Amino acid sequence: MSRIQRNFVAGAWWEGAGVMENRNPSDLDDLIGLYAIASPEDVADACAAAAEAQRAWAVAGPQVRADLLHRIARGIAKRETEVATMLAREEGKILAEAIAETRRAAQVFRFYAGEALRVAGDAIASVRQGIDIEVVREPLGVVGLITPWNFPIAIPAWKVAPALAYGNSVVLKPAELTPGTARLLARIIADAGCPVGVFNLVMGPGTSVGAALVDDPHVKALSFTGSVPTGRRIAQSAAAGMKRVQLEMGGKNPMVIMEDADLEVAVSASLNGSFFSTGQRCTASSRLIVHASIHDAFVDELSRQVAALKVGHALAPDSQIGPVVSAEQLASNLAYVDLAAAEGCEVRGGERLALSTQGFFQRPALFLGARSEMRVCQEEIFGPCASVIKVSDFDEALHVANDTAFGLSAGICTRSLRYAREFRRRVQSGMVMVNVPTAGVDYHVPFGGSKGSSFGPREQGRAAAEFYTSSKTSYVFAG
Ligand code: UN1
Repeated sequence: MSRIQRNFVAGAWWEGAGVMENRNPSDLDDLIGLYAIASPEDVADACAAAAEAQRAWAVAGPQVRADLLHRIARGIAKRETEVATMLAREEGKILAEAIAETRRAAQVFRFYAGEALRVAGDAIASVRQGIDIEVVREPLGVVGLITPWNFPIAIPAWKVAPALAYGNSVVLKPAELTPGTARLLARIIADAGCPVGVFNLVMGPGTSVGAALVDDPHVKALSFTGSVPTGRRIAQSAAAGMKRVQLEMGGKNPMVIMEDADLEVAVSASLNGSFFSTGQRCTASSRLIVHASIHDAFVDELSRQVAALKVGHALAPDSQIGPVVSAEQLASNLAYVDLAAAEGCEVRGGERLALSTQGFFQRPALFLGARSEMRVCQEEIFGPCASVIKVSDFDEALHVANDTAFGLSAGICTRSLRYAREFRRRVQSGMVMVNVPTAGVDYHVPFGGSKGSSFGPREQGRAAAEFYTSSKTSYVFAG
């Protein structure tokens, strides 16, 4: 326990300038470990090492890059139980979800191992006689990756894998609350034989470590997933340094339940979308927009199933909902529960639970009788809380769905092709779900939102090449 888990810089494990505790939100008596906080000099050294290493990595060739990514995928798969247990222990996701997330991370590395072999360009005829044009993709250089606590292995994977596949080197700054999973990933990447300096891990607070990474002159691009205020600050600093930036921020995702929905499908999609992973997903359904004619039947059945959810220790096999991640997040969630009542909602659930271990347990909450203009329907809560807004027809449902500053994921439950088609065309979001939860996405297709949710090119799938490469156009005259 006394061993301090270290940062990974220039191919070696570094002590750092301070230490932070990592505690289990299911059981505060469980000290997971002590993690080294990188100093600003460590960050500078990591970025310099990454810049140096990137020159060789850029020309290493697709087979070398594909092979490394495959070895990382195999490393994750081999250590699946260890990674998933760490994830559940430090983040509070139940073990089944943690295992699924760990598998997804391995799949992401496998997908980009394939993509490394398919980096393609264009050959285009010139408008001038005798000239050939070729457009190729080139790596950017050093990319800084700043990842959140809520998907501590999947999000690092879907940023690190394309960064490496396309020939960049990486400095990863994981969330302060979940350094353990990221440190295991660093260990796996090191064991996979990643060339020195191509991947670096710097742990610690955003205010010091994150800021040093964002401002480092070696860093050519920044990919961030997290809160809107932090995203805005990063965008401003990135603009000052002329860096490319990709931001994935909040959501206030609507799930529309139309009168012709299959009730079972609608309840199950809402239960999953709103409450699984303790509602701590930027794709969570936090606004259930329900047609008046199905409203009461839907609310009765959903309330019954929400009340039956087993909240408990993330590692207990019968738990369905783990704890909230931290004391601050729990306090914020509870304040929103009070606010919902103050704004006039009928609140079902939402109270703090005292269980046999000391943890941040909260009963999932439904805010009934909500109206779109309420703060609980406008602000991202990021906890197990969903508002239910009653509407009288499709147009009103669509209007309410779009009545938000965010636009990440939007869902509709219906058996009507017409509703589904209209919704897909007119909803303002980067992802649309028909009869499936707003959260829980595939790993090989674009991910991202519109409006205040996202900024910059899409993540994941082949779309990631837009962010992680730059194009070069050559004109050749053979003479
Ligand atoms: C998912 O819903 O499967 O932070 C992924 C988040 C998102 C990822 C959601 N960036 O919740």
